[in-house]
Amino acid sequence: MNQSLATPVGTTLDRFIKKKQNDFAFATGELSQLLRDIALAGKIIHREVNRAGLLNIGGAYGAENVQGEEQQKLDVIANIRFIRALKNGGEVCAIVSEEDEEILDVKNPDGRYIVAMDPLDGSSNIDVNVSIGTIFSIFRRVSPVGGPITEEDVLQKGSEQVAAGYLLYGSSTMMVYTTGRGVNGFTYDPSLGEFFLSHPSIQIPKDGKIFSINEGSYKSFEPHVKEYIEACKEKNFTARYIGSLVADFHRNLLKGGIYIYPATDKSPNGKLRLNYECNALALICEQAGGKATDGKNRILNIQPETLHQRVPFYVGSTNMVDKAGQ
Ligand code: AHM
Ligand code: MG
Repeated sequence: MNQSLATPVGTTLDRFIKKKQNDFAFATGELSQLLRDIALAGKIIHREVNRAGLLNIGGAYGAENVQGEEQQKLDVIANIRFIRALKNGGEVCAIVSEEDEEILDVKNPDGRYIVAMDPLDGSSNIDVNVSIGTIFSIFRRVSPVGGPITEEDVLQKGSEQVAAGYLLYGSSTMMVYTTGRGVNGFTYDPSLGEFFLSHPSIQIPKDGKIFSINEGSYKSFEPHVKEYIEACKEKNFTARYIGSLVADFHRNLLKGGIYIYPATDKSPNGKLRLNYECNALALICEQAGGKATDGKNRILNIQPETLHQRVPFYVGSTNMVDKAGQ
């Protein structure tokens, strides 16, 4: 094989994080370490996801496998792996996860960061071998270091995120993240166990031709959403809906498009969660030059009231999000 095709190009994620850390005066390296912890957890999930069909971990949680071990669904495994990596890393004092009803106090009162995460989004797609993802938001704690975790620590507006990103377990595994200075994407080379910078300074086109929405609930969409869908069809736009948020978002980020999960009869506040799904993707999208709203308001300005709060989500190319909103 041509050597230039076989050898990954670009800097490694580790080097990139280190280089960027030097851009911040007074940086302590804790955020950098936390990003590395997340990347490590991502590698572990990559391994599990790629073996899912072999390991009989797509099945129901609660059963036992032949070794008598508890058989776990992959989203539960991902949650455990991430929590372990974050705990061991030592930078985090609390975790909010889609998989856990309550705030997880990791008993590290000196940690300065809070992570909100969906460890494995789109997990209904696992059994049919469709792309899935991990979404994460990182906040600095607002309560004094050393003391107990407060509600203010975990219910911060998205605009307070110090970093956010996702891992996409697709045809390749990628990690895309921002620390508020643009968006960069890294592709995982499993043979080397490294992420390499493959998508530097990602910019989403201002306009696009892809719309992503589950039209099965069309009847219960608000009139402005129906009108927008009709307008997309009028213009012969492309309809693409994987049903896996990270994968749908990632495609639209690179190609230009809009993802909408609006209010429906079944989910009057939308389906997606503000704290660990929408905020992270909203920050990434804005940092790439796009937009994210609940149909009216900027996602990043919404004050969360509960951990698992849902919100309608319109995200993608700025002109499309403007047209689709109320
Ligand atoms: P999950 O967090 O339970 O996996 O649900 C979130 C997923 C998103 O990945 C996806 O965009 C959406 O739910 C699909 O929902 P629907 O099947 O209602 O279109
Ligand atoms: Mg989810």
